[in-house]
Order: sequence, then structure tokens, then C-alpha cells
Amino acid sequence: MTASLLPRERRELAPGAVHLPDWLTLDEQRELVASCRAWARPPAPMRATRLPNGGVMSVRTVCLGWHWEPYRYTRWATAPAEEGGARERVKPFPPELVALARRAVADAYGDAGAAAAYEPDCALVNHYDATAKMGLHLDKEEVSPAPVVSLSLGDACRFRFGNTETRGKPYVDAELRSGDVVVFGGPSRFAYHGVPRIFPGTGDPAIGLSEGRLNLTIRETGLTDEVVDAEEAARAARVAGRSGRSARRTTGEQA
Ligand SMILES: O=C(O)CCC(=O)C(=O)O
Repeated sequence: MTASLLPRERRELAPGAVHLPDWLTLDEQRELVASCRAWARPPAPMRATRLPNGGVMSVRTVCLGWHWEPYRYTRWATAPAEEGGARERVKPFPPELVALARRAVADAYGDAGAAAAYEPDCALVNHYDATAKMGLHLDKEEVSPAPVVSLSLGDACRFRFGNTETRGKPYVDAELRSGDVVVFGGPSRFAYHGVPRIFPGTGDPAIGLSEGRLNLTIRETGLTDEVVDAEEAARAARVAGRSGRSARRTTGEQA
């Protein structure tokens, strides 16, 4: 197919959202796939995230640095009840991803200062099988407005990048292939985005991934353990207060 041999152009999907095709070398892709395989192992392994409405995401995710669960960050993943329900400490955020993400910010924006100031501390590593999707959503649990760096490996996908107001139009679609990076920051940092479709069988097995797509979204959360621990303590107190009130209601006791 001649079209795939032509160099693909850098594209601004929206102000501050830049797609750089073929950004990773084959060796870098191979190394990242091997790292993802190691990160996917227990403890706090790659799992499908359960949503508060009882649904389960079709994408499987392992987190680094901070563990994301709907809709907050913690340092702990909780195994599902059928796996014992244990709390498992999230794996550390690897320094090699700091360097890679800074390089992506520098290349996307041509701004060495912004790249040097970027302090990513979290990555979500997502695995998509042939039918997995991710609906349009915002990455909004981070308190830092610094950009998100998103790397693609394996099968190509349709990536939808929208606006900051609604899940609907206007949005643009881009095909992300193995080795591509998207950086979204500035006015697009809190824009809706998602993956409506995977194109199975389009990846290159030479990177060590025979099927599916891996995506790493690297973020600067701006969170500290003190703030998150205080929020967790407040949440626990609210839950304890609620269960105390409902116990009193059940026994007819006065508050
Ligand atoms: O897989 C992708 O390209 C996007 C992933 C994503 O939006 C996320 O992890 O929040």
C-alpha cells in the first residue's frame, strides 16, 4: 500500500494538541513493549477497571506512580473480591518515562523550557484487544495543567479528539499508529478524547507485540501524598458518618 510508505505529517488536532507520527524508533518501541509486559505483572497488575455503575472497561490498565481509579488517584490498587481484595502498592514511576515525555513536549511545542519544567509522575498503560474501546472522556483528576503525553504501540487505532465543553462535535479523528505520540496541553489539556476503534492486525510483530494495542498516557498529577492522604481520611470519615447514621436509623437510636 503506497500511502503507508509516504511520510505522515505532524498535525495539530486542536490548539495545543499535536500529533507527531513515527516519533519512536523501532528499538524504543521494542523496549517499551518489554517494559509494559513487566509492569503488567503483579502486584497491582494490569486489570480491567471497574466503574461505579458496575460496568467494566474493555481496556485493561496498569498504572505507574499513581493508581487511577474512577475518579481519583491513590497509591494503592485494590484487587477485585474474587482475587482476594488485597491492597497493592502501585509501581513507581520510571525515570526513563520522564526523559521520554520531556522529549515529546520539546518536539511537540518546540519549547525547551516547557519540556525542562515538565514533571510527569504518573502513567496509565492501557492494553486494547481487537474490540476494546475507550469512550470520550476528560483526564481531569490531575491538579496540574501540564500536558499529557500519549504514546501508541502495536495495532493502529482511531483516536478522537474533541473539545473542552461536550462529548459531542466538534471533534477530529486521527489514525494513531505504532510509534506515534500525541501531546495535548494548553487550551486542549482538558479536552474530551477517546478511542472508538482498533484496527486489528496492523501492528508490526517485530516490536514484540503480536496483537492488540498498548497506549501509555503520561501525566503530571501535581498531587502530593499529604493532600491525597488527607482527602482519603476525609472520605473515610464521611463514609463512617453515613454508616453511623444508618445504624442509628436501623436501631431507632437518637443522634
Ligand atoms: O489509548 C489512547 O490513545 C487514549 C487513552 C486515554 O485517553 C487515557 O488513558 O485516558
